[in-house]
Amino acid sequence: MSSETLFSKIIRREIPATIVYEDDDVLAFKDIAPQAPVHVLFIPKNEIIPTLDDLQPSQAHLIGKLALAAAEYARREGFAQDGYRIVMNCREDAGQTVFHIHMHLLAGAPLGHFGT
Ligand code: DGP
Repeated sequence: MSSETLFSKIIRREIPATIVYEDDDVLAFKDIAPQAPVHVLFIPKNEIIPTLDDLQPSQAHLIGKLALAAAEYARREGFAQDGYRIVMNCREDAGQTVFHIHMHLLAGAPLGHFGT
């Protein structure tokens, strides 16, 4: 399943974003409405998957690539030892607003626990 999203425009540099990491498969950029001192979104560049629930077994490696890119970024930026949080929101009850699968990286301060 593939459809145009706001993040597709960021991938194509049609709308501005602060890009902090890129490789062949992954693009990462600062969230426009940060929820922590560090808030970066990691997205697959070459496939649009609307939600985690749409992920196919053949695409499972993409989630690993997002996670590895986030971990590499955390080490590079020097906060890996202090810690960080990875979040993926799936659909409305989780607050998903952009239907192009993405991994949030939150860091830079002690993070509260969360839930309802
Ligand atoms: P989610 O709620 O999981 O779908 O997260 C989507 C995130 O995308 C949300 O934290 C805000 C961010 N976002 C929305 N529009 C833009 C944009 O135009 N630029 C950037 N950098 N981030 C955006």
